[in-house]
Amino acid sequence: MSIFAITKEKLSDSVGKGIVIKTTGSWHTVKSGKEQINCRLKGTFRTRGMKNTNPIAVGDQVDFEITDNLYGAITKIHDRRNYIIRKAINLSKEVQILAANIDQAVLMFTLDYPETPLEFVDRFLLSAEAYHIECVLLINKIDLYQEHLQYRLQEVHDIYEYAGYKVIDISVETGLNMTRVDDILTNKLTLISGNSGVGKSSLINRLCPGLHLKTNDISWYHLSGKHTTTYPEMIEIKDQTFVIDSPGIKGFGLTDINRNEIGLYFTDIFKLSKNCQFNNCTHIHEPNCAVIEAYQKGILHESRYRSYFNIFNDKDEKYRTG
Ligand SMILES: Nc1nc2c(ncn2[C@@H]2O[C@H](COP(=O)(O)OP(=O)(O)OP(=O)(O)O)[C@@H](O)[C@H]2O)c(=O)[nH]1
Ligand SMILES: [Mg+2]
Ligand SMILES: [Zn+2]
Repeated sequence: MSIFAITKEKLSDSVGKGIVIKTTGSWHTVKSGKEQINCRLKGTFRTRGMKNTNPIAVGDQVDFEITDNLYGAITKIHDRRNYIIRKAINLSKEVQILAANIDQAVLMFTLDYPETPLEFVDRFLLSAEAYHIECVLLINKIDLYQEHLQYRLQEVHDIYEYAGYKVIDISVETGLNMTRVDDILTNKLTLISGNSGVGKSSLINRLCPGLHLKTNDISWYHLSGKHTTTYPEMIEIKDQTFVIDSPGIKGFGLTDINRNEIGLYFTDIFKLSKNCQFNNCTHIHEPNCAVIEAYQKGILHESRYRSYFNIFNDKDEKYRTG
């Protein structure tokens, strides 16, 4: 079914339904049939009572009124089928909805140029699980990895394949595995997420020749991206296939997840926990904990256990009630 199927339902000359394809602060581009209307928000909207930087997300289904010939006002955000949200790690602690009503998320990361910390990957995956969004991992810039990173690459594959995820090595530069990526995206709406500089916009350009999304060299001094993409945007890369290019994210603060739920959303830890002695085992200090045993035997990789441990004990996340 086309995600735009219900969009063209003109209620009157001045009212319409559409889907948000771009958000730039206070302006939102709404696609309604073949038209695109620049809209502002009418009134205030809240997501489950949270203070968020922007209550509207790309992928939202909305109603709007035409306020004059050129602009619209969003009057209603329809219930979301799903969404993925993160908390800014700066002082503001505001939450940001990355995208709504998506079929899946692709997390792109790199082992170097820039290096993505695996705890970032784990936080993203935990959030995606909590919001029931399937996630595929793409490890980009394979063409740049020297021998010492080959071992690391295999290790990272093992970690995430053990946790049940699909992991694909790619090089946007050389075109390695682009067909596999294309297959995964076909007929879906996919959020493409990841740190700045990992190659999200480059990937979309590669998959959709003729598109010229802005890309930028990473800073070779800091070995980090330059935050080139500044607003999330939905793009139709081929018939019925949509992706959301998004700005690089720095940290992934969790929100709205209780402490006792963390173990449910670490897919590998959840599977192992069935053999813990206690039903409510936190896998931190209990005796006969199958998770700690698996970690000690090297079955559960240290980096996954460390992420779990850090998130469980993260003082910045004490807003959780559990
Ligand atoms: N060597 C190599 N460079 C790549 C590859 N993919 C992307 N790049 C380069 O990495 C740099 C960053 O790419 P972008 O596409 O701008 O990264 P981005 O993830 O969109 O970054 P933000 O918009 O800042 O979040 C560019 O100079 C790309 O040419 C790759 O597979 N190999
Ligand atoms: Mg970009
Ligand atoms: Zn346990």
